[in-house]
Amino acid sequence: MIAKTEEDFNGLKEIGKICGTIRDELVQSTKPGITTKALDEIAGVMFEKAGAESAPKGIYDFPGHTCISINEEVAHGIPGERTIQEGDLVNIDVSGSKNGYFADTGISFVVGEGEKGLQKICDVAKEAFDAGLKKAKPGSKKSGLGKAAHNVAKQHDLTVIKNLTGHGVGRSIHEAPDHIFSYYSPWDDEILKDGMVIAFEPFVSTLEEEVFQSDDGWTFLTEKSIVAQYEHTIILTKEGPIITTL
Ligand code: M2C
Ligand code: CO
Ligand code: CO
Repeated sequence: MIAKTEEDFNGLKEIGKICGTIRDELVQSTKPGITTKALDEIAGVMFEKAGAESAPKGIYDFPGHTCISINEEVAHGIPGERTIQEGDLVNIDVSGSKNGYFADTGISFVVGEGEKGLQKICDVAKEAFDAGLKKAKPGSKKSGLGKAAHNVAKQHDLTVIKNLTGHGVGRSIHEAPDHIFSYYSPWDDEILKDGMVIAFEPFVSTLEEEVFQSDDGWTFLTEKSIVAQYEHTIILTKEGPIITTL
């Protein structure tokens, strides 16, 4: 969407804050021994108390309030009986709506003491996001975000997942612009607009550049890579980006 009115900005900020708060609460609650279903139930209660609705559930009939992915799972992990272990690489992705406005945010992190290399990939995902954010200006090319993100990954001898992309957001969870790549796509000549609302979500990978879907019909996997994501919802303005999900 293109945010224009004060109502748009307030509505986007309200759901952004709700999703960001749920994300942070789930990260804090992620301890060895807890199941992903128990984490997801915390999110369900928080959405309800906030008068908001989970976007995966509401829009796609996803079997969970949030997507929780562990280790070999890259994204769209279904909350269930799987128990979190010390050292796991966990991704929590929270998206929701209230009063017709949407937000989307995600983070990868290591539970307790993990391998040093895992934390580095999470840090690079954030660095890739930050590099893209610097290019997120009305009047600039949309392709600049992915170019910057991929460059960061390459500087660390890592790469990005190319078949998962960021997207427009605001009046639905996934809307125009359909793809905000995490690498440089020379065919992408779209220009970012004032008020445009996007979710930028680079997935940084140790090896492979594509995910495939598991037999459960949801979870995205790689063969043998370690992958970390970092995602926020951003309103692009001439005065600078507004991250609604901080
Ligand atoms: O847009 C995402 O970040 C998720 C979508 C949840 S709907 C089941 N919030 C995303 C992540 C990975 C792949 C596609 N979309
Ligand atoms: Co997203
Ligand atoms: Co997301």
